[in-house]
Amino acid sequence: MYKSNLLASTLRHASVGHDNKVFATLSGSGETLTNGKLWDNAHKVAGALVDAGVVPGDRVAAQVEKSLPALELYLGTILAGGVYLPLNTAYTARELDYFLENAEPKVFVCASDRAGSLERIAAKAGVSRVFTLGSDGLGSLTDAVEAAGPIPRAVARGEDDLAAILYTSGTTGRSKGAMLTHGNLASNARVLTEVWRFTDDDVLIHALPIFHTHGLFVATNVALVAGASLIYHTKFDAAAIFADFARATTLMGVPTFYTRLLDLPELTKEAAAGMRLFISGSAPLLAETHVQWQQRTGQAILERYGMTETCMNTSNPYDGPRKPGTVGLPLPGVEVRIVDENGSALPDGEIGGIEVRGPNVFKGYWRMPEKTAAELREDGFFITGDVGMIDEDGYVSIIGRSKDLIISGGFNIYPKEIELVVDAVDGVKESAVFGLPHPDFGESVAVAVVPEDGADLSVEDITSAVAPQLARFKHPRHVVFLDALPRNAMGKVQKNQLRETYADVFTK
Ligand code: MCA
Ligand code: AMP
Repeated sequence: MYKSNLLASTLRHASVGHDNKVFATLSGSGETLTNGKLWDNAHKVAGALVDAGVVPGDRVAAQVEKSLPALELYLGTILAGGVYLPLNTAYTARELDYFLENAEPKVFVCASDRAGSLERIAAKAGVSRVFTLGSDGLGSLTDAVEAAGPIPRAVARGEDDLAAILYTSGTTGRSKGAMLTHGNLASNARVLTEVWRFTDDDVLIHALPIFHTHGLFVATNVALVAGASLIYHTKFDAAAIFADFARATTLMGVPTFYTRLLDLPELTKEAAAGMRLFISGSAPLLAETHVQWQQRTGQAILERYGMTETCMNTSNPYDGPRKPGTVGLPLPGVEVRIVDENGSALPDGEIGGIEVRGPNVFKGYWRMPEKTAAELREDGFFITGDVGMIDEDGYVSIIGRSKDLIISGGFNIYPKEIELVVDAVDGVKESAVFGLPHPDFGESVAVAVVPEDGADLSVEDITSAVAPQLARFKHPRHVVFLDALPRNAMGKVQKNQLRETYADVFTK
C-alpha cells in the first residue's frame, strides 16, 4: 500500500489487513480510533489539503492541541505530499510570526480560540488557508474535509523528499528549521521498532507532546510501524499513567516523567510487572533515577539519545546491560565518533565533540545554507554540539554541551533568545541566561541582569517584559541583579561561574 510514498507506506504496512484493530484509546474518555478509521480520516484530511492548494513540498504548519485529529492531520499531510511543520502550543504570537514568515506554509492549522488573533500573522506570511482543527468556527478543517472528499491515492514521495520541518532554536537566538526527509523518518522508525522489539502486541502509553521528534517521530511512528496500539494521554498526569501500567506494555518519556512517577508510593515491582519496557530520552536521566527505578520496579530504564536534526542516534540495548549514565550504543546504520577541536577523531575513552552520520541525519536547515554548512561536515558527519566519550564497550556518554542550551523538562531553551528579549528592556545594560538544577524539570532558567547606571529595575520589570514575547516554559524562574557579569580575560561571560554561585536556588 502507498508504495510510491515512502513514509506513508512504512507507517501503514503493519496495519494493512487489521483495519478493525484499535490504534489509539483516549485516556479518560476511553474513545477509540481503529487503524482503518485513522487512515480513512487521514485520506480525507489529505483531500482537504490538496483542495486548499497543497502541492508536493508545500509546508503545512500546525499549532494544535494534542488530540486524535492532530495525528490524522500529520498523516494527511504526508499522504498529500506536504511537509508537516508542527509548532509548540505554548508559542506566543510573536514566536509564531517568525516561524510562519520563515517557513512560508501554504496552510496553517490552529486551535479555534486562536484563529482570530493568528489570521493576520498568517496573511502577512502569505499563508493561503487558515484552518481550525475541529468542527467549530469558520475555516474548520472538518468542513473542508466534507467538501473536498478523500484523495484517491497517496502523492508520490521518495527517500530524499521532505516530510517535515521542525524548528530548533540556535545559539544566535534565531530558530532554524531542520529539514527531515521521508528516508530519515522511515529508516529511524524501522530501526527503533526492531531494536526495541516492538510488535503488534504492544500497547504504548503515549503522554508526550506531538510537536517534537520524541512524541511524533519516535513514539507515534514506532507504534505505527509495529502495528501496535497507543493509550493516548493529551496531558501528562502521573497517576493516570501509572493506572495504565495494568493494560499497557511500554512507556516512552522524558526524565521528568520518571521522577514524578517515582513520587507515587504505589509504584512497585508488582504494579509494573506487566510492562516490558520503559524508555527515556530528550534530557539526561540521572544515574540516581535509573537506580531508584530499578529498585522500585525491578526494571532498568532504557535510555537513548537523539536530536531534532538526527532523530535517534544511540540506544542502550534491549538485551544486555543498560548502563546508567550512558545513552548506549550507536543504532544499526548510525556511526558515532568523538572528535577534538579540529574535527580529528579521538580514540575510545577520550572526551570530545560528538558527531553522527547515517540515514537518520537531516538534509539541512531550511533556507540557511551557511548554517547547514557550519554543522554538517563534507563527509556527512553532523556536529551535534554535545560533548561526550565512548567507553571500552562502545557505550556513548554525554558529558556536557559545547552549545549554550538549557533542557527543562525535555524542552530545549536557548539562552540567547531570552537574553535578546531581556536586553531590550528599558534600563537593562546586559544579561546572561543560564540553567540551574531543578528537582522536577532537571534544569530551569535563571537570568543575571546588569542594569544601566542609575536604572532602578525590579524582577517584575523583567518578567513582565518577557511574558508576552516568549513561551511560558522559557520564562526565567529566578532573576538576580549584578553590577557586572563575570567574564574571563577574553571578555567571555563565565556562565559556569553563575551556575556555581546560584546552584542551589531551585533545590534548597
Ligand atoms: C510545563 N511548564 C514548564 C515545562 N512544562 N516549564 C519549564 N519546562 C517545562 N518542560 C510550565 C507551564 O508553563 C506551567 O507554568 C507549569 O510549568 C505547569 O505546567 P503543566 O502544563 O501543568 O506542566 P506539565 O503538563 O506537568 O508538563 C511538564 C512535562 C512537559 C510533562 C514535563 O513539559 C512535557 O511533556 N515535556 C516533554 C517535552 C518533550 O517531549 N520533549 C522532547 C523534545 P505556570 O504554571 O507557571 O504557568 S526533545 C526531542 O524530541 C529530541 C529529539 C529527543 O531526543 O527526544
Ligand atoms: P533537540 O533540540 O530537541 O533536538 O534536543 C537535542 C538535545 O537533547 C541533544 O543534542 C542533547 O543535548 C539532548 N539529549 C537528548 N537525549 C538525551 C539524553 N538521553 N541524555 C542527554 N541529553 C540528551
